[in-house]
Amino acid sequence: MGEREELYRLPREELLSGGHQGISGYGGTIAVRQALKALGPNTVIVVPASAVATVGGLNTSTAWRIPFVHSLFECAPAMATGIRAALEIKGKTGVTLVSFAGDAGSADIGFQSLSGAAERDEDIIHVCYDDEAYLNTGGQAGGTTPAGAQTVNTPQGKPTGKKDLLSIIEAHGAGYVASASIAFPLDFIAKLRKAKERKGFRYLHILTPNPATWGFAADQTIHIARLAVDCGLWPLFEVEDGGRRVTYAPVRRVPVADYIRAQGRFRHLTGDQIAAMQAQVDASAGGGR
Ligand SMILES: Cc1ncc(C[n+]2csc(CCOP(=O)(O)OP(=O)(O)O)c2C)c(N)n1
Repeated sequence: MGEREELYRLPREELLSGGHQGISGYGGTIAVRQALKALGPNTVIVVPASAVATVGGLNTSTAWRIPFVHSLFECAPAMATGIRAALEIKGKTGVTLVSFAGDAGSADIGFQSLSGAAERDEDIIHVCYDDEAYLNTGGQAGGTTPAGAQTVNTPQGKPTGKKDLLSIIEAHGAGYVASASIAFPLDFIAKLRKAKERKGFRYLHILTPNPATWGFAADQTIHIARLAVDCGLWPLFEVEDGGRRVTYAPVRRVPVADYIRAQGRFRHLTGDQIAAMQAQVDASAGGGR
């Protein structure tokens, strides 16, 4: 089936309704919308303190059309695990349990909970949406912020590199692990559908650019997300039962400089620094994550 036909076959129903509070061009909201097309209405979503936790609205209003649970920052996978156990006791089957956390809620403060759930092979899907900063508290750098990126607390650029959470979860022996991009929705949706059909712990990590903290115009989000893949910095792959497979290989890689120069957070980098990044991408057979 062609890409266009596949797009037409996606459910029209929006499980995150219009009127939500996501800011213009925010990749996290786009990832939620795409994910819910794949997961469907029989899903419980657990979101820890994060930008996406605020998107649905405050107090008495909500844009979520599926059960939404707001967990503490550090424990979304543990809470999803508990809800799965409660559903089992009640004899409710066929419900997809998703913990949907930001990069800090996955790689930093949420890591112990995520690692425990992966190691115990809990029957949940964890999606890490990665905007490479602590957005909800103003855009501070965290473990997945890439080297050189300016943030409010790394004004001269982050001195250390991006934590490779995909490989860390892969090393836990999880049955299904995949990278994804909001610029490749069919790839993301196919991976989530595959994950949904499986049992045990499943992990997806999607790159979700954010205009304000990355420094680009709000209508460029998908373009930036695509450049990250096409320059080789964010390869798309999946790991099923230990076997790694590339799911999209750019016909021709674009220069890393195209991606870097399109973002204000890297504006201070020199040509030599960007050339070093290019050399790193070129040297890594898997695409330079
Ligand atoms: C224990 C604890 N520490 C700090 C906070 C404050 N806090 C709320 S959200 C957040 C950052 C979340 O970052 P991330 O998980 O990357 O999601 P994003 O906001 O970027 O979407 C922080 C530090 C908190 N709620 N709880």
